[in-house]
Amino acid sequence: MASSSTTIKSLTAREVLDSRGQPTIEVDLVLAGGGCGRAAVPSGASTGSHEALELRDTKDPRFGGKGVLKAVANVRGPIAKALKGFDASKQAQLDQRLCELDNTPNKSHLGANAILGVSLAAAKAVAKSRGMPLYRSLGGAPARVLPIPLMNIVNGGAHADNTLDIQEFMIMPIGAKTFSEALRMGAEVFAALKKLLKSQKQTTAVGDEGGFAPNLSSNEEAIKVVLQAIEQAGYTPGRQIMLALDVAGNEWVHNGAYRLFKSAPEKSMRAQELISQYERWVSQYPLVSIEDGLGEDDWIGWQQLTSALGDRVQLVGDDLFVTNTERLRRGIAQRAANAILIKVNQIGTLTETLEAMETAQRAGFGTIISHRSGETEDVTIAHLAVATNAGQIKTGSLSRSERVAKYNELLRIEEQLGFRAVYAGTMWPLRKSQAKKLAKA
Ligand code: 2PG
Ligand code: MG
Repeated sequence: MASSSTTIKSLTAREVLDSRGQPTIEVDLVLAGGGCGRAAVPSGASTGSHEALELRDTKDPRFGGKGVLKAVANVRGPIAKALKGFDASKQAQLDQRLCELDNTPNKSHLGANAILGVSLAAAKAVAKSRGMPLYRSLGGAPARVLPIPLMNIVNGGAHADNTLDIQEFMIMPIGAKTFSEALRMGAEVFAALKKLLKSQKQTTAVGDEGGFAPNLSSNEEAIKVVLQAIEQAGYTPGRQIMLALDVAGNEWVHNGAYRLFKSAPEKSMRAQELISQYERWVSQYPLVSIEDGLGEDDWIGWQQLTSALGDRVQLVGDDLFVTNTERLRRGIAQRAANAILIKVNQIGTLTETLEAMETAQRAGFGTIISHRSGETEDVTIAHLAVATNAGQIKTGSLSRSERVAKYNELLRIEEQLGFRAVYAGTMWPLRKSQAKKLAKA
């Protein structure tokens, strides 16, 4: 193979810790021309069963069976051997090579964590060798939309030890002119919420994604408290700041029905009851986005939910789609959901991630680039959001450095883009209008 500056010279991996103190894999990749890329892989808690496999050393007592030494060995051994001399600038071919080497439908042989680490490290090394930031290297000149942040300021569900069944209560500062202004608005609401919770003698300890984890009397109470905090910060809910939820409804599935698994586990509910509740909330509150309102395999329920609310709000498939283009295509064809959450480690390569994004954007689906509840200081998703003009990013609250790191990187990107930067909030409501606005600009 002819050697160029983007030929892979060396590849290694190590075990590092994520934000929950659990091990995860970090990959270093060096190119012949000196460019190097480092990527650390995130990890979920409320994972969908259709996600690609995260390889862990389940039989080894180290870290309670959560070690990733096998995945590390796979990078240092078979993957490094297969990729040495490969041109990393051919990302699609490189990712295909990784998939072939794994040769399973869910990356269970080498581990999606091992594969993703290599895939992302390669993209970052190539960007370095081009002397470009990653968003530019991936997205070229059109990459200039700063995403609306969906900021998770109240944590519940599987992400916190409190009474709330809904996993994420988020705010979307759509009324800002720039990303940095949106970030400030979010931080001001977060501070107001802390004061408010303190005055109610609630705990201000935070959950896995940096949002407060109070023991409120109901899920709806959490919505009301967030609305109050928005007002106390000096903003008008429904005008400058909207609400979004991640129900993580898959965690509610039990014996073919749904239940409030923390607050009322004995009471079972049908999909229709949940849909009616969402309809009531949408008419009562400035709620514009509901993620995983139902379970990952409840396609009929999702169709009903979409026909009931799809023309009014964003219905986001996370565990439903798991960033998998095949599942997304089914959702598009069956009119189940109208937006997708994009998580690189659900599918395991950058190429497949971009393919899911493209399929969604072509179908007019909303796209949200997302972190996992277990994160590191790696800021790749901030770049991906801009590279793909995704329009939205979900990367936690306004505390915990692994969350704030992504926001801070977006500040730097906005500054770098200068007058070319467009904040997606100014294009609200998104989807069709986003495409139109960008085409005109
Ligand atoms: C989600 C994610 C991220 P986890 O459900 O959307 O917020 O959580 O990484 O635990 O799957
Ligand atoms: Mg989710």
